[in-house]
Amino acid sequence: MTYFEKIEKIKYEGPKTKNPIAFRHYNPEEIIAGKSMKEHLRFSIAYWHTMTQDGSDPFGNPVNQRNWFGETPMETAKNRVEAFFEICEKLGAEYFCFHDVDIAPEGDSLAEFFENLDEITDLIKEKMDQTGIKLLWNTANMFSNPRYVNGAASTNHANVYAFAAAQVKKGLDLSKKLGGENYVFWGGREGYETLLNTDMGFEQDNIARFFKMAIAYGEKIGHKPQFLLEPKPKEPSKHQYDFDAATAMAFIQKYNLTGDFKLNLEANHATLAGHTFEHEIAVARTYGALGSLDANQGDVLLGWDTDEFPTNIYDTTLAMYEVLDNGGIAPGGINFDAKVRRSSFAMEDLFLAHIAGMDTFARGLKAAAKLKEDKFFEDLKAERYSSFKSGIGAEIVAGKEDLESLTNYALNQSEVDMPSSHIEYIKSVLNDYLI
Ligand code: XLS
Ligand code: NI
Ligand code: NI
Repeated sequence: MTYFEKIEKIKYEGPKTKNPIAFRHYNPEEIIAGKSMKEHLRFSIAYWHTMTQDGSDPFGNPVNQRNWFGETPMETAKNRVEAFFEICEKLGAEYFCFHDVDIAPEGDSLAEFFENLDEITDLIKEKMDQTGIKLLWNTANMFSNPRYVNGAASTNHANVYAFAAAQVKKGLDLSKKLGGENYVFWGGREGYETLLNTDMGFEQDNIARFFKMAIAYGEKIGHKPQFLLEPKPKEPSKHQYDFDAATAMAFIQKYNLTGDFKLNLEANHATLAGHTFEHEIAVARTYGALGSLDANQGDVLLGWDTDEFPTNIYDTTLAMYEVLDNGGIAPGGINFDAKVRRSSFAMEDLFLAHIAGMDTFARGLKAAAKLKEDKFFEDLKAERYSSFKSGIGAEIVAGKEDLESLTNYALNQSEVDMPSSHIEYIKSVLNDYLI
């Protein structure tokens, strides 16, 4: 059975090709800075945006044309597995990600949901064995079901907390069954509406208790994926506890989760928090906590999580520069947490959009590798901080100075001779690397 009859395996045809269903920049086996492009990029396809997103928005009905609907929700779920692996294989994406609710219907009870998950993951496992496609991460959707109206691990109701725990236990069982390399927590409703009825400290303590239970359960079943926390400042909650990378790191450190948790950074979440994607990646990298990336982009004119496919080479270059500085992203990857625009409703748009995203990251990788090879930023930074390499600067770094000794030093100096940063020049040279 094939769902995309007219589409063959996507090939690299180079920048001059006129074939829209071909890579123009992503050449999986091409070696860049000592590794193949596919090893650098570790592309992953998101089950939710690809298989279950229907193109509806708060003002409009579903528009996406999809050919995998069956007679029952379970039949549809099974068809989706077939279609999904066809997409991953044809795109040459070696990883995928899912929420529990993306792959199987919830049915009428938690027990029925779990049975459905077992049946569908049997099928997914078969497909994984056949194709060699691997699970980058899975997660539990603890935000759609009405019970999570006030959060999951940060809920005010202990029974809801228990349901959330059951979903995560199941999620870890499935992660073990499918050999998941990471496990994600994105706290969509782990936040609050108003402090008037919220005990923030208590809710955060409960989230930490929840994470410790997940770590303990992983140890118990002998399966330890890299746990990842995915920051986002708002949406759906007004205030989300994992606002950005720095806030998430403060939480991780406060509750002694440093050895078990890293971060999954998403481009559109960064911009919603008032940061650039590369800022968030740099924060994580600086803390030794860069886990994985959710690739997408926002719209500067819209203040919500539009989850567009990444097409901005400037952003992907600076993101990939950080990844190279980190020595790579594994066991994380680059997961397209991105959806086709509402007007891109055709089946083939799923391919066109992923090709656009993969090509954009490929270009970013190539430009970033060249920047590194030429030591462009490196030399710039070395020069900029050169006063700390010798004399008083070197003494400061070595911890040999104090406020008194520095006061004596400063009193004997005439004014500081600060060189200009020439920012515009730097940006114009960066442009030469991009195009
Ligand atoms: C939503 C998040 C979500 C996570 C996984 O904004 O990006 O898709 O990646 O729950
Ligand atoms: Ni995400
Ligand atoms: Ni998002």
